[in-house]
Amino acid sequence: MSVVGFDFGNENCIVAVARQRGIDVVLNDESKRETPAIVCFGEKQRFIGTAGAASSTMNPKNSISQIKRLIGRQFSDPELQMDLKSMPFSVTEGPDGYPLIHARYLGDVRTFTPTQLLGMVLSDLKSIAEKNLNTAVVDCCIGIPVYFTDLQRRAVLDAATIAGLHPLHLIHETTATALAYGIYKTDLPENDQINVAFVDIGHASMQVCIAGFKKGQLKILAHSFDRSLGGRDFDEVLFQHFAAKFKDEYKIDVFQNARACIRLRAACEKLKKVLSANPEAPLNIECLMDEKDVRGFIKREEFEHISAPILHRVKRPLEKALADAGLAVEEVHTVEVIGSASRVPAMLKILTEFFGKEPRRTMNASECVARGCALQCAILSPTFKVREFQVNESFPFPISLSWKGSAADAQHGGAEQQQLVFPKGNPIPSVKAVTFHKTSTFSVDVQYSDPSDLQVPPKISTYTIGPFPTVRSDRPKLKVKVRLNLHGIVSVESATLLEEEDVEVPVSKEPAKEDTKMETDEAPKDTAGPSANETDVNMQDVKGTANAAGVENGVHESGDKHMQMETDTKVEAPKKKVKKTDVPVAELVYGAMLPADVQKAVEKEFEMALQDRVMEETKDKKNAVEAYVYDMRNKLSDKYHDFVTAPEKEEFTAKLQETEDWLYEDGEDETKGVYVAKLEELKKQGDPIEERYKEYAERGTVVDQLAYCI
Ligand code: ATP
Ligand code: MG
Ligand code: K
Repeated sequence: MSVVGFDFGNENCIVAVARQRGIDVVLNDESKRETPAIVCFGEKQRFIGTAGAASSTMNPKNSISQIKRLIGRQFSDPELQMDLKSMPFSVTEGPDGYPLIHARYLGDVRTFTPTQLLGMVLSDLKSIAEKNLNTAVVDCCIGIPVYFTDLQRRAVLDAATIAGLHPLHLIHETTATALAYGIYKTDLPENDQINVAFVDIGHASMQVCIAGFKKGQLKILAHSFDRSLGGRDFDEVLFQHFAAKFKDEYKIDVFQNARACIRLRAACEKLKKVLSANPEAPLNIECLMDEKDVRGFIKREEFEHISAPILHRVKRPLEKALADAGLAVEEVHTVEVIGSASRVPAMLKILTEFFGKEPRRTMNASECVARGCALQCAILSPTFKVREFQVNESFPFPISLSWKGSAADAQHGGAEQQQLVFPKGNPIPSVKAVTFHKTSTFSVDVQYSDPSDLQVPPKISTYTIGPFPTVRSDRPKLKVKVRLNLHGIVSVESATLLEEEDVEVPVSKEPAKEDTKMETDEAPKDTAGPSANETDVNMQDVKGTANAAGVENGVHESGDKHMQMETDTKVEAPKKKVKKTDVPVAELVYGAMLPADVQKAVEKEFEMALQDRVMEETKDKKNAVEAYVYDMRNKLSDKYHDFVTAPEKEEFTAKLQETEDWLYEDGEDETKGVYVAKLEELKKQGDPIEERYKEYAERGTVVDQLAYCI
């Protein structure tokens, strides 16, 4: 079993693996620790990661980046619309309302979904891990931003499936960081709690998390974020600044020229990095546009001045995190900054001012997420023994169930009923049971209770529960289990009809009417309130509430306790027997891929990966022919000189020259098989010469040895 952690960033990805001696960040093919999240489509193959970044300036329209911004978002999403303005590739709205990316690939313009693209990035990361571990990688942990919606989380899982990965745990990036921070700490107090704030400023977003540490455990106290505040925003500010300046000074409008835009943006990013270490920095670009070279210059002060609107927004998530954690600023013991954009000095100034202490950088700012993910994977893996350390995660969004009121409520138009199931800060994972008094098919929606935080449509999914079996008792309960899983994805897991039956007189009552539920709903008084739970022993564990329509809800804290409650129910009412019948549950998740479509995407990815491999092998074979030509030509006039006759050498040299010419002309773009045949053809002539030389050389050593023996 592989133990691997992936941090897929909007800009950079990191792969960490667990080895017996600890967690290592592994190098990619280009010996880099960071791998760009880019897929570049070519005429013959794709280039992903570092290779993709290398091709991207040549081929910007077909180089897809910022995939993390695109995934699991509707095309109409205002943030996505903002992002699209600076993306050099074409994105349109698909028939389902989600974005489709257009790129020229294998001679045609094709469309891809963001999920497919993330699948490509993950499969590149997977192969980096595999090359380092020398084994197949399937099980892994993947870091995700805390603000990822239910749909975005599902999209990451689908992308992982497309890449042939099986995530054991999608873990919040800041929580992974907190884990990497706490697990090696040997001085954590037994009883007191040390509160640490983690602030991650990445490429496109900012996340804050406050965690309380004790010996052997961490508890997430609060998460907060700004989804659109990251390093790229500083680039944009500089870009706008210099674009305006150059329009003035050089009379060029970079907005009219896509390539000039890309080059100026890249230069501004470099400039920003220089300003992190220097009080001022120059900007020079040769031949930016209209054959004009441009020169610019900016001081850090001015950079900070023009960045004020961005810097201004940093405080809000910090305040929110403190408020949600219920902490005064003095109660935050340590502040750790991570994410590469935190290197902007003005950021540190704001953090220092806010917390009243200087933030620390004891974590490796770019690698800690991947390390935390690998650690989490190791904890979950049976093959690794990891120091006992418990992570108590907290879910950032309140989630409700909602359903149409029953017929009893008809005069109010079957009003919408809502029940909060997972409040903000609910532990992850968690299972809760909601009890309904319904006996015919109905549907419930899972939705965000407070969608304003996310700016997405509130509805996540709809579950249709039914058909029901014939109901025999007069007050049946339907227990609906709702799960918030380890990835932070919510689903209705099962529905069970509970009917109390008299043991002595089994089922001899009049047959239940179709609208039993109506009667139940109509008579809420005796089922409402705590009395509704009279058959439950663990009253303290059951938060029984009744809403206006008289629907009773027993909400339970955790899966295990819930299971226990069912057992207890039987113990408490010895005269009654509870008959349980499973009621079918059908799921519809808005915007999610259907399993059949995931399967199709898996096959497509397989085909594209095969094409990439064939092209890589073709390149290798072509290189082998070229290398043979050069090598043999050198040896013919050197090592092999005495082992060829003059006409033989002349003929072979001509043949080599002919091959070299062919490689640059007709043979430039041949199939793998042609290069293999070509090499064999050459070897037919070259091998006998090589043989003769080898025979001589070996004889030579034998002679030497003999001489030595004598
Ligand atoms: P995200 O976490 O938002 O998905 P990511 O993990 O890819 O993105 P990071 O690698 O943490 O992002 O940060 C990338 C950003 O950091 C880029 O905007 C980059 O320009 C910026 N950055 C890198 N080095 C420096 C530096 N020395 N000074 C200022 N900014 C920097
Ligand atoms: Mg990041
Ligand atoms: K383990």
